[in-house]
Amino acid sequence: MLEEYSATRSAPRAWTLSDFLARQFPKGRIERVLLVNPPDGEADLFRIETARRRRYPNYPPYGLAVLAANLRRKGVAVRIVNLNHLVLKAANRCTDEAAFDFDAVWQRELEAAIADFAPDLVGVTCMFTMTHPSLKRVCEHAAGHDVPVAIGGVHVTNDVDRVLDDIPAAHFAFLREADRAFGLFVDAVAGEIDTDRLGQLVVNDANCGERVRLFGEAQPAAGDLDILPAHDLIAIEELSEVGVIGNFHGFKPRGTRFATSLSNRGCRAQCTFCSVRSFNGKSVRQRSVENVLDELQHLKEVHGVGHITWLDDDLLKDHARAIALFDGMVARGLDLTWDATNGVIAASCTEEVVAAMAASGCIALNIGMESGNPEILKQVKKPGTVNNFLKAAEVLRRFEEIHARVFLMLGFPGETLGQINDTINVARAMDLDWCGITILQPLPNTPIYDSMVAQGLIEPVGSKNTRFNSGGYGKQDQVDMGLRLASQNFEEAFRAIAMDAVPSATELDDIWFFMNYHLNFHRLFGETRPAKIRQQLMNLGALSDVISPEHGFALYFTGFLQHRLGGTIDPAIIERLERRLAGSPYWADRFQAFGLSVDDLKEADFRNKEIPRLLPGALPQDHRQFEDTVLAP
Ligand code: B12
Ligand code: SF4
Repeated sequence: MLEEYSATRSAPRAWTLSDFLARQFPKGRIERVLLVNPPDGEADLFRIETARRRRYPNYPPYGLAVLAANLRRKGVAVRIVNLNHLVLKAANRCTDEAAFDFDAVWQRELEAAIADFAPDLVGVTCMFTMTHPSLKRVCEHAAGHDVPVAIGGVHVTNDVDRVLDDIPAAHFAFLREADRAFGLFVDAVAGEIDTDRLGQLVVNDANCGERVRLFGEAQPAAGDLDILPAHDLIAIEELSEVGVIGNFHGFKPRGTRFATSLSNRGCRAQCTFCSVRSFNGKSVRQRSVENVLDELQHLKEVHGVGHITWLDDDLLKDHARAIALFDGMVARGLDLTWDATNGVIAASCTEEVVAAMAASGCIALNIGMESGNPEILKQVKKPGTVNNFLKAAEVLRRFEEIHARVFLMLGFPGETLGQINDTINVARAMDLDWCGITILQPLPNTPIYDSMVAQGLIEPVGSKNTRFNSGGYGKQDQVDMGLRLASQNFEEAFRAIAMDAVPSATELDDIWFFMNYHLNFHRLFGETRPAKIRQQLMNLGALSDVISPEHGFALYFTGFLQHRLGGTIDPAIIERLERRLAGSPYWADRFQAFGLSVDDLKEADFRNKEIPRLLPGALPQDHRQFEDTVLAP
């Protein structure tokens, strides 16, 4: 079905899709496609010293590798140019930091690829709203070489009209999963199928103000997913040398090759702050276990990969299948380690599933919890109850080899301090290894975004104005830069806010900081298990060396845990901390507020560091009445 839905027409009505395709592809065929992964951000936000610490994410452009494999099946020649990786690689190799020119690097690489490969079409991906400015610049640069440009990915899908309004250089926008839709397009250009068969596509002829949307459905079915992505096109060997993949890079020796894999698509849940359901559709479509295992084996044997980060949104949806996959890894002797950075659903963390995970090489995972307050959980449709979280934690605590973290979120509409207090108390009762705490950032094409815009709580995101502010460097960077200098101690910060009050944005920042300290760092005074102490030392090492250089708490607790594990503290750690405190009023202030001192390390005296009670109250009393919100595994 074809529908015209936007036309500020300056051209006569003679416009037809077939004519437009014929103009864009004068050969009447698409034989060569160049797929492009733009840099993750823009020049003014890029810091070369951060890149040289290998801190920026450098994920394989997995979606492009999947598209490439599908196109190759049709005999199309494909090349992938990963500009994000090429910028990081150049930054790591450059000998004159001051002269490093971010834009010149990616523009040179893109131009060289277009000149050398002579594509019939350039396809650019964009996953994040925050990457919009980078997508725009890459599209404009490519279109300047007189080649048609197609775009696709989550961000393009979520906001297609505004994206195309802002990027007239893009001729085609593919929506949602394009494994089949892109192939159909290639067939239509070649005249092998009628254009009526096209779907999930918006065609944009900015020259004459025509834009048409093809509403046909071309979502790949489960069987379409059994394909090995074109890993040969994405330089897997180089990626983790110059950037990070997943949350747990610090847990593997330097030099370990990381890669990603996607074993199924979609998620059983429909959390209101997440766009997975609107992008991937309802529930989960699975690749066959054998096909996934073939991919892992290929990554290991051909590309020397040692660690996998799953891209799945709901890796454990089907327990029997998940166990078959993990058992298959053992049966094939893959000897890989893996993590679930994206998070797994707590209700699926049963003893049987977690045992299979541990046996197949799982070293770390995140559990999506977000809130410990039953009403908030129900309001945001989180697939879990307080009981699920506590039970999952009980299981995970038995598998000490798995470093288990919890995702928490603050700042839901109308969320009171009392409700945040429930989150804190449930997280403490779970007693897992770390909490990743974020403040809600409503993003387009999610129910929470639509309702907050409708209630006037937020302005619609202007794609044009969005900044890359939540990626690589994250929140601790803002802290390091001194953007949050509240000096109250924990109790005072909260005393000022009534339990039934909704904290302001500034108060949320304070709450974030104090939760981060107490749930993550201070808790370590109570850690006695050697396996966990070793994991935490790797975790803190990554924090103070890669993520947030010379992070005061990370250095202090490294010293503390070294002492607890081996009875001594590396003098270099004490020196680094001393230097940090002397040179940073910010950290000196924080240490005073939390009763920490470098002398504790020098004297190896950690008495009186008992774990404080965070806020009054225990687990939310009424959580059982909300048990019906749990989703079947
Ligand atoms: C893995 C992942 C990450 C990884 C990075 C992945 C990467 N760079 O490759 C990490 C951990 C770094 C990450 C970080 C974040 N993420 Co994330 N992430 C994902 C996740 C779970 C999977 C993505 C994936 O690999 N999918 C698999 C591949 C096969 O799909 P694909 O790339 O989309 O490609 C397909 C189609 O899009 C299309 N396509 C793609 N490109 C093109 C190009 C052309 C030309 C064509 C024709 C088609 C096409 O065809 C492909 C095959 O079907 C998604 C959820 C999801 N299901 O999409 C969230 C998701 C993308 N992330 C999200 C969010 C919110 C974040 C964070 C902001 C979280 C945070 N608070 O920090 C950060 C942002 C980081 C930043 N740079 O700013 C949101 C994005 C919302 C938005 N509007 O931006 C998502 C959708 C999840 C959600 N909660 O809604 N994320
Ligand atoms: S469980 Fe995770 S992936 Fe699934 S809908 Fe909720 S936030 Fe999205």
